[in-house]
Amino acid sequence: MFCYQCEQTIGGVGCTKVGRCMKSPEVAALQDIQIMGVMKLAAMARPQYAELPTELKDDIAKTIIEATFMTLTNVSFDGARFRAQTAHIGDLIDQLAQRGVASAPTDPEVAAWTPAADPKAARIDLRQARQGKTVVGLQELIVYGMKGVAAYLDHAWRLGVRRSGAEAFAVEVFAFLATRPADVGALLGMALRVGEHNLAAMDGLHEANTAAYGDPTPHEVQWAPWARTEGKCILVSGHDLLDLYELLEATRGTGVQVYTHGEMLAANGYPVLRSRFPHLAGHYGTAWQNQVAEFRDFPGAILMTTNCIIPRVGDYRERIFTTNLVGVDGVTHIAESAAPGWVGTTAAPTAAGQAAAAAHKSTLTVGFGLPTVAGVADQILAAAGAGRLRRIFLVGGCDGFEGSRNYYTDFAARAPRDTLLLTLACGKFKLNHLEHGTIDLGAGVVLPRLLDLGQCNDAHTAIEAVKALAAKAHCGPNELPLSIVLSWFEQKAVCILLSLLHLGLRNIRLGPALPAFLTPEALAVLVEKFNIGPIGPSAQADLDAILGPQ
Ligand code: FS2
Ligand code: SF4
Repeated sequence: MFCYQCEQTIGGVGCTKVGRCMKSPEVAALQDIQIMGVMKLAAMARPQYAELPTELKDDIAKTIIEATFMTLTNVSFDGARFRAQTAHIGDLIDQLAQRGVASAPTDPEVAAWTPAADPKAARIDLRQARQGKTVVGLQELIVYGMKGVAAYLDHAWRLGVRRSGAEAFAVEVFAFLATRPADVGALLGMALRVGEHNLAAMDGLHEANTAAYGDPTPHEVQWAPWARTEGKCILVSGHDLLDLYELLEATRGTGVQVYTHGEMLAANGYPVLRSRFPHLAGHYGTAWQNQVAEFRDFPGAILMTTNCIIPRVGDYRERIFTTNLVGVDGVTHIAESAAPGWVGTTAAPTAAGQAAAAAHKSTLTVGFGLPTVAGVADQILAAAGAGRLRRIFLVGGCDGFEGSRNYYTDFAARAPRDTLLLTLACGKFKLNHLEHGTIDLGAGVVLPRLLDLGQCNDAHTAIEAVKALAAKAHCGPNELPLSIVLSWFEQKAVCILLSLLHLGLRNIRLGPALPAFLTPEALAVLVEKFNIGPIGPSAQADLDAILGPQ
């Protein structure tokens, strides 16, 4: 195997024997086979896509989206489900071949692809540097960005909202990749188009979530309240709000309390979920990378709705369930999250769980949705103009394991009191246990200094807020008193970065390491154009550099 799609890749180079995420060589090969199948399917579909019968067109779009999302880090470790998905890709290719339309040109290796490829024998290595390392790095940038886009399209589609332009682009971009493009300018242009279409995908998800559950509003969430309440409990982790909704419906009136974990924290900001389901009782635990200890100490059943699952489930295999695209060999997968059978595995709080819960402060404030944040744009700009607000930091992001990620805790703790901290994604758990106080913007507007915008899936809110500020200030986003200092871990972070670059944002600081798949040559292209830089070893030094002499 050779996988270097996420930040934790071994040695900062690549996982070759087994994934640091515990992905096996067989599953790694199955994922490579699947992505190559997606390229062949897209190349076959591209010339006739617009004219295809709706049912077939939808099947192709859905299959490309799901097959791509499944290969995102920490979504699926289940070989059987990759085989089934790859077989379906083969079926669709056969249907297109029967229609007799010539496919778009492809690389011979893609053209020779069949779903029967043996992962043990397969020498499918999408990362072999056949055309020069810069080219391969940029090809990978596009593939990984599309994994993130696919995640957003999938979540929105489940709620009945689609973005046909982004779906057609998915066909276009994988057909493009099937040609093994080697022109650096064309690859960079396509990478920025991934960022552009990601904006549409995120917009679709925002529309889907807010139409179903209302615009998030600020709300103080009980953190680990099950230590202080009676009753059985279920924990829901991952990102998919529909899965949570269905579980809340299924447990209504049963006396079971439902708690969010990880990125699902943001669900507590949605007024429809709060008002309709009083048994949405609060949040337990922190970010995905702490799940093994946190799930072990949680007494009830655990539902994993999307990434990021760690397949080290030995201590709670009988209590954890996967749904939708998530999969781990030997873990019960439920086709419908509302299936009642597993609700019986809930349990009352244990002493160990109570001790773990007591380690946290008691509340977290979430729900700073777009209307709330954009609604104070005038006051933010006025405060910045009057010197009451020195800078806005978009800080946090997509978080992993390394101790060096304490940089973000340090950064937030040291940021001066006349700065505002916007955070989102699982990186928020590096900051949200600290007391940040409030900031007085004037005109009677006092905000918490830390505004949690939501999940990685809510990067749309951050982007729209920046656009709203720039529009009101009649300037470009780079002229705002704004600095973006983000951690990255997996492929949603890649597509969000591409969206920020598509919008022309410069001087983004990224860390703790820059992507291994971007060779120095490929990175140089991005540095030259956008002045992307790594975070430094010292948060204080970076703050000093950003804020200038005090
Ligand atoms: Fe965390 Fe990153 Fe789990 Fe999000 S690892 S922010 O894109 O998917 O979360
Ligand atoms: Fe390694 Fe990340 Fe790939 Fe897992 S997803 S095999 S940790 S690079």
